[in-house]
Amino acid sequence: MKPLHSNVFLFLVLVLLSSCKGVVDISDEEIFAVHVEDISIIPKPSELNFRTSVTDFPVVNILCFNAEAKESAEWLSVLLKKANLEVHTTQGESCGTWNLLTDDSLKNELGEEGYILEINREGVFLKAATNAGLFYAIQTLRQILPASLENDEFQYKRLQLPHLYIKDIPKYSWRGTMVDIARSFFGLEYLKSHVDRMAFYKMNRLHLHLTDDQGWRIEIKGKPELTNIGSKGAVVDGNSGFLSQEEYIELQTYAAARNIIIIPEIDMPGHIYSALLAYPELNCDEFSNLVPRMATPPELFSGTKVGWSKLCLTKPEIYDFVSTVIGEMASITAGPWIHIGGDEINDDLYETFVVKADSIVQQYGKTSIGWEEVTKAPVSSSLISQQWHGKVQSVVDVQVIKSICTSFYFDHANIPGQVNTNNWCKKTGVSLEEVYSFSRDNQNVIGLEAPVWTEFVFDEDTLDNRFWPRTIAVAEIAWNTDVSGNYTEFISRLIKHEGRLKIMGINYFPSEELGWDINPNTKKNTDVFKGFIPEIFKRSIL
Ligand code: TNX
Repeated sequence: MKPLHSNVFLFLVLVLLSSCKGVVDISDEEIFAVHVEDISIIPKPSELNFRTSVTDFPVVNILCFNAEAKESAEWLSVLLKKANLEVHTTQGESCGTWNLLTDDSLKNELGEEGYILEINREGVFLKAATNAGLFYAIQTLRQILPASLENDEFQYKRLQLPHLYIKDIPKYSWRGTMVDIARSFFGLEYLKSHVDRMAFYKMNRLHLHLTDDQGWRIEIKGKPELTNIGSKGAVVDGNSGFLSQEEYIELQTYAAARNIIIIPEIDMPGHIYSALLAYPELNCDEFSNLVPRMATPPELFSGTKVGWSKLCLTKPEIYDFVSTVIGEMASITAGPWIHIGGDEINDDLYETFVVKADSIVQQYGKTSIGWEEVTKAPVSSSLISQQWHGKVQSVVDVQVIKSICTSFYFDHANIPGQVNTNNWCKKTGVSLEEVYSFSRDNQNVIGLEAPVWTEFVFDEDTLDNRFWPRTIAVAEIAWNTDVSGNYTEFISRLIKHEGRLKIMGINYFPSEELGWDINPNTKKNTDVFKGFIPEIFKRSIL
C-alpha cells in the first residue's frame, strides 16, 4: 500500500494540473445533476436512504482501491471515464474521491455478494467482502448515473450526485436464466450480450441447455461426431451450429468477470436423439429406444415433440459415452456444477441411470443439477433439483432451484395469443405481473431461474422479447424478497429503465402497464462495459 502522504501529494499535483487547464471555471451548464426522483434501482436494494445534501465532483478524480480490489478499480474507471471524468487510480485506503474497499471481515454482515455504497461530502465509498460485492455496488452506481453513459453520448464535464447510503444483500444465491441453444442455436456474441444484460440486473447464473433431440451444441473432442453430425439439425426455421470449446471458455471467462457462473446442461438419458444420430451404437437393436419413432438415424429431427428418444439403458457402453462427455465438460467448466437433465422419460432403468450419471459427475469433481424428475432416484444429497412443475415426490432432501413453468417459462406468451409461443403449461402465457407475484414456499430453495426454450424462437429479437422485461422481475424477486405484492411500485421503477434498455439494444416486449414504445427500435447495441475484461481474467480461470 502507498503511504497516504504520497497520495495527498498526487492529489495536489492533480488539482494544480486541472486549474492550469482552466477547468475550475466550468459553468453550471456543464454539470449534470442526478436527481433523487430520477433514480430507479433494480433489483430494489435491501436498504436505501437518500440524504438532502449533494456533492459536485471534480473533473480530476482519484480512484483509490486496496490491493484485493484491483479488478473492481478497473471496472469503476471504465464507468467514470464514460462520465468524462479524469480518473487517476491509486492503491490505498479511502484516499480518493472514489474509494473501493474489500474487507473480509464484512462477510458476516454482507455475505459473498452484498455491498455498501455511500455518497457523502468526502466522496463515494464502495465496500464489500469480495470483488463480487463491489461489482454489484458498481452496477448500482451505474444505475444511478445517466443512461447516456452506456453509448458514449454523455456530454457534460462534471457530475453532481445526491448523498445516499445503500446497504444491499441478495436474498438468494441463485439468480439465473437458461437459454436453450439446442432447439435453435444462438452463438457467442448473443450470449455475451445476454451476460452483459444479466450482470446489469445482478443475476449470477447462466444455464445453457446444450443438447437435445434437434442438435448437439458443444464440441466434445473425444466424441467428434457429436458436432460433425449432431450439430447439423435444429427445429424448422431454427439455426444450427455449435460452440467450440474455445468459444465456450471465452463466454465462461467473460461471464466470470461479471460474477456469472455458466452451468452446462447435457440432457440425459432422454432428449438425446442428436447423440444417437452421431453414435448409432448408443441405440438399442432396431431402435427400440425411439418410441414413438419421430426420426431414424441418419435422419435429422426438426420437430418439437418431446419424450420419444433415450439412450439404450440396457447397454453398459452408454456409461463410457457419458463418462467421456461429462469428463470433458468438467475439464472446461470453471463452475462447480454440471446439469444432467433427466427430464421427460420413462424407463425401468431411469433411476439406475440417474444415480450413475450423478456419481460420474462427482468423480470429475463437480456437483450435479437435474430437472426435478431425478429426485425420484436416490441421488446424492449434494445434487440440486430444478423444479419446473413442482409435482415430483422427491425421495431425497436436496436444495431446489425454482423454475416453475407457470411463473418462469418465458417460452410462454407475454400476453395471451402471442405468436410463436408454447402454451402447454399455461394457456394464457406468463405475464410480467405473474412473474413478479411468484411466492416461494420451500425452505430448501436457493433461488430462481427463468428458461427460454427455443422451439419457436428463431432469431435474437424474438429471444430478447421472451427474456425482457420479464427477466428483470426475476432479478428483483430473487434479490429482494421484501418486495412481494408491490407490483405497482416495481412498475414505477421499471418504467424508468426504458431508455437504457433501448440503448442496450434490447428488443423488449412492451408490456402495456409500462407505457413503453411499442417498437424499441434497437439499432444501437451497446453497454458501458461491452467487451471489457479486467486484467486478472485475461489468464485462464480453469
Ligand atoms: C418442457 S421443462 C421441457 C422442454 C421443452 C419445454 C417447452 C423440461 C425440463 N423440459 O424440453 O422445451 O417443456 O416449454
